[in-house]
Amino acid sequence: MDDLRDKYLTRIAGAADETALEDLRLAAVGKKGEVSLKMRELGKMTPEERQVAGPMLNALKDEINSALAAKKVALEDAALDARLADEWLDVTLPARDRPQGTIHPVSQVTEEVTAILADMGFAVAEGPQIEDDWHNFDALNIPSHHPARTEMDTFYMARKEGDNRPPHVLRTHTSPVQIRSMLDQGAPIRIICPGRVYRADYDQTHTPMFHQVEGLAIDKDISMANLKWVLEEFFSAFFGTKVKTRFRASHFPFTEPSAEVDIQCSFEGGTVKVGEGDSWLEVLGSGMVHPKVLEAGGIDPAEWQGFAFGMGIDRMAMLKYGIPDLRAFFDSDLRWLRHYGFSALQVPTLHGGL
Ligand code: 2U9
Repeated sequence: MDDLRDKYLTRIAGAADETALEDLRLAAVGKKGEVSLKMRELGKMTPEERQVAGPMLNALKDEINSALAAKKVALEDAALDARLADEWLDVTLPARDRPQGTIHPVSQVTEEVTAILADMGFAVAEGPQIEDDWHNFDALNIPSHHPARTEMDTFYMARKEGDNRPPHVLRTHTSPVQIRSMLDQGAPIRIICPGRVYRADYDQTHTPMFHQVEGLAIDKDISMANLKWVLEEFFSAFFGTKVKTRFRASHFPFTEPSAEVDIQCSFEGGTVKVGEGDSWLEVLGSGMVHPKVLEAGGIDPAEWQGFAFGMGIDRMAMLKYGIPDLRAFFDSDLRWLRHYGFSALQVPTLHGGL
């Protein structure tokens, strides 16, 4: 019996897993196990022998059963420890980097320009990018023979064969939006129209699609003085420093009188700096809305007058953020976008991006 005890207690202690332990249980105390077979032999013994061997065998069976139960718990604990070590997770680690997009300089500058002019009371108006030639040209005092039609390098939409009506165009400026707003709302009016425009031109300073923002203010006694104040206020807010302006007489079909506007800058060290130095940079066209254009917009020029201006958003973005090549704006090069892009969490304000 001592041999049996030693044999099974040693093997139970050394069992590697629950299967080995179950095999040992069957071999020792199972129906045909060694201890069970010994118990069967009790029947053949004399009562005196049985009195001694019976309790000893019962004690041995209990001892082996307890050793099996204790080893089972120990194996379960070890298995749990191994799982905990294996499935370990550090919840304090920083989250994985997720690829983040950036706000394109054109979007950023559009937001900045809109914020500044909205603060002065201009509402934002939008319209279609495919226009009929009346809204894009005629209403703006650009009749069909006018050189501006060809100068604007217009993209024409195809017409079905046999349809001889003038083709639609990709708008060459955002001015048709102002015409639509005038017809819809009437006077007084104070709006800005940011958006995409199209001209068939491509070099270092021109892309076939670019962005403009145009402004229009119509009321009973508006003059060039109001235009000048609005633009000077705008440039100072946009560039974050007082910017001198220079108005030069010019000519546009849709304004009379017309003025091109330059801003003060320096060209030292190969970079343009706005608001300092004694050079000038042309950034904007403007003037008093032509009476014929007011009429086309359904507004009586004998009663109302107004100013209008237009500038290129892409160009303003290049100037403000020192971006050298316009063409890269539309290349979708991720390195360029990461370098010149803005954080999506940066809320545009009057002084935003400065
Ligand atoms: C209406 C009446 C008048 C908008 C104007 C300009 C002058 C102008 C250019 C600036 C740079 C276009 O992007 S650019 O190439 N724009 O010079 N735009 S006055 O005049 C209007 C518009 C709408 C109803």
